[in-house]
Amino acid sequence: MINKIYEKIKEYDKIVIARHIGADPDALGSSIGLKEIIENTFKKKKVSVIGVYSSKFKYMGKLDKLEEKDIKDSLLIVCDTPNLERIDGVDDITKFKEVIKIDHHPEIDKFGSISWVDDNKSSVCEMICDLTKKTDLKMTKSAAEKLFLGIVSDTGRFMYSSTDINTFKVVMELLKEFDIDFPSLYFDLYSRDLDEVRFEGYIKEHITVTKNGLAYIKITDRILNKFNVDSSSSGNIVSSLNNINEIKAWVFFTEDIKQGVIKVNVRSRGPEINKVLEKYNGGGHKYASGARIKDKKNINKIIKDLDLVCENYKE
Ligand SMILES: [Mn+2]
Repeated sequence: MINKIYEKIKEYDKIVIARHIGADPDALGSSIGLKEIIENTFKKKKVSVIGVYSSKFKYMGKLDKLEEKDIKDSLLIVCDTPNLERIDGVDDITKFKEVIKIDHHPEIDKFGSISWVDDNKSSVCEMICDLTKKTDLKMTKSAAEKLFLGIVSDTGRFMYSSTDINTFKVVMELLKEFDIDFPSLYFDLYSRDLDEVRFEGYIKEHITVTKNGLAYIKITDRILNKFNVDSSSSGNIVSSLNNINEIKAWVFFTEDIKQGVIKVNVRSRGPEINKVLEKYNGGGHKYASGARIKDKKNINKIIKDLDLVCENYKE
């Protein structure tokens, strides 16, 4: 599989790399890191990495503007995205000559002439490290830093169960080969505004917990404005409710007026919650999923469904 991917990268002069909407450090690190690795290995290829830019992640590097001429006869590599609907910046994958999928989410849509999907992997960044290590692709320091951040972020600093010996091994090798200044990278990854910290305080104070161990909160646009944060802040905070005795799974419903949707962020420390979100056109990992819903009536349905999953869960 890995060699087939390498051969395709070698074959194409034009390569486009995409990842999921609502980018996170794994999505950005894997796509931008892979671009830098390919360019470092094959000096003449035109590699574009696409998707919506977010200033929050400016330290992860630049994105490219995609022009029609870059698409024609090109290879599309989709990182960290289980379904077609969630690919950022690509509405029709058939415009590309060939497609490769590299992902660690449980598979939703099968696509790509080559599909390397392994939901036991901690992160796609770890997979890109494996791909580079086992082929003639050449790592750069800048790519190593981005891949390191993606791994750290998707594993919750090596805390989640998807972390295994290979995860530590690839990180050890990145640190060994490149002199990575990780305290300063951690500052990029974890620094935040006081407004967001105060907003986190609000959430922790106001979240409702059911007797089955589901915690939920509805965050309106009015509340976001009060704390001077935007709807993406919820996604930054959601992991911080881990390791609370009374809470097995938790969900934030955040109004996003600009996009006309309600963002649903769900986490769990035991019950498998991704199937519930798939019912509402979302999805993700067993213990970390999300969705974007338009109909407010679905809020209470999702709460009910998740509460049932918690009720049926045996610790
Ligand atoms: Mn990921």
